[in-house]
Amino acid sequence: KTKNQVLAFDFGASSGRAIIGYLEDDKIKMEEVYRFSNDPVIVGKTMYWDTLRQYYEIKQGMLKAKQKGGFKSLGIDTWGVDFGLLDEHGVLLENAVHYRDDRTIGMQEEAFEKIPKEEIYHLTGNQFENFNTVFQLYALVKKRPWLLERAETLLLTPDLFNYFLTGKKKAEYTMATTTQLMDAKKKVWSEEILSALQIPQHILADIVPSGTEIGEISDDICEELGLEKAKVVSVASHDTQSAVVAVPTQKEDFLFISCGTWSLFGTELEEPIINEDSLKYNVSNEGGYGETTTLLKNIIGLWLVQESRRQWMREGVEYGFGELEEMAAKVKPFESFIDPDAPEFNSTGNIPKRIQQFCARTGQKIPETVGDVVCCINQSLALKYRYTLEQIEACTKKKYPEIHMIGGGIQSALLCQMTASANNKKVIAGPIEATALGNIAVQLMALGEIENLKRAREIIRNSENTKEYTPQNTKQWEEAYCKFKEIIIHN
Ligand code: ADP
Ligand code: LRH
Repeated sequence: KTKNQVLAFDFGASSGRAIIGYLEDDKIKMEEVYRFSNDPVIVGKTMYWDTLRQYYEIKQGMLKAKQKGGFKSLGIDTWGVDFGLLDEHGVLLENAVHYRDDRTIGMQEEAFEKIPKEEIYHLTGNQFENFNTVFQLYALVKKRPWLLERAETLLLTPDLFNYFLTGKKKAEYTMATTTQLMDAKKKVWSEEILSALQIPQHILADIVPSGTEIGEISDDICEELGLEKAKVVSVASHDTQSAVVAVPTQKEDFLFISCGTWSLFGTELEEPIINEDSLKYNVSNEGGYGETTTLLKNIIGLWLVQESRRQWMREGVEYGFGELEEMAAKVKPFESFIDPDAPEFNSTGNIPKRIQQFCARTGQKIPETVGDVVCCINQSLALKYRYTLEQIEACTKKKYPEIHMIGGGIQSALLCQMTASANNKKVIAGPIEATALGNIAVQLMALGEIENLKRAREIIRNSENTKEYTPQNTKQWEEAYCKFKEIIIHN
């Protein structure tokens, strides 16, 4: 029997990759055929995604996959919340704006004057973040209404590329749940929120479940690239949800941290949890594959290391991620802590300096060397995970024996070890390419090669090696956690 190869495009905020996958001997075999950087472009005061370049990279990836035996279907996942606007001819009106752009600053407060915060939360169950699609759109309503008047369709990033490839305009479910515009219970666009904020409802596309075959790559593109016809599957197109598909467990209740540019810490549920506690802790209910819900918290993640590395590069020194980790492992730990999610760390710029300023302001030792800064970031992330763990456990009223860490960030053994120690729980790390694996698994389910989600996770567990970390120095970490809580509460 010839194997059915599928092609996954996984766009992270830092890089994108094209990975071929197929099922063999009860394992998913993968081969990365293409990797590219995904750099935002600042023009004037606006931070854009390079949308057409990203589409170009998809074409490059398809060409590479063709050289490796081709593919029956293709699926795209990306970061959440961002979108492109199309006119009545289906032409992109402007490049997608990056979620780190500051057009949304102050928009939450203005929106809450039109519809109370509590009401938005009770409808959507989403964590409040400036960058949520709802506040990006409200920024347009307030600042550039003509753009919305010109728009006929809004498509979130993976849906936009699916449209470029097939001509079909759909809104995939997991991605739709990142907008804070979807009614979490009814699973439709929320008329209440849209009308309160004067966001035109007609621009939103029909919501389709993850795993829907939305069409085929168009004849023009097949001709341009010399490709065979292939299906386009709307996978769990929010990258976080593709990663959750790939958690290598058979348990119903599990904890995961998807570690990349962001750290997404959560658990899978059958139904959303939307109550006073979840609102107080600002925890998100986001849609997962098969209409599951993931209760999770967005934590700023390894963005802090990435952006510090860029700063050091601007200062003339280029470090590899492995090198940074080695330097961090050598310095004295527990010297200083930051709240990684403090607003000043969100935007691009001199993160090491902002970390030093945070430490000075909170009366702590100032991290001086590169190793000090990276150590401070990693230990603060591990402690923020602990803080988040307590919030998740308070919402679900459950305790969990272990944490699955998945994604590119687990290449940092230091972070995995610190996470085990800070949370006093075993960490099971792997797979690194969880997102691409989840993307591939959903395509294989759509092609009928894998029966269901549980079976997909079993196959993924067979396919990938994991590494375990057990807690160490728990007394010191307990003390560090008390200090950390003081700092973040009083900051
Ligand atoms: P994205 O969310 O952009 O897809 P990835 O999942 O690819 O991100 O993870 C990238 C991050 O993984 C980097 O920012 C870096 O912090 C970490 N990382 C990658 N390689 C290593 C390494 N060799 N050692 C330590 N950390 C690493
Ligand atoms: C992670 C992620 C996360 C948020 C952010 C904008 O890549 O998708 O879940 O939505 O990007």
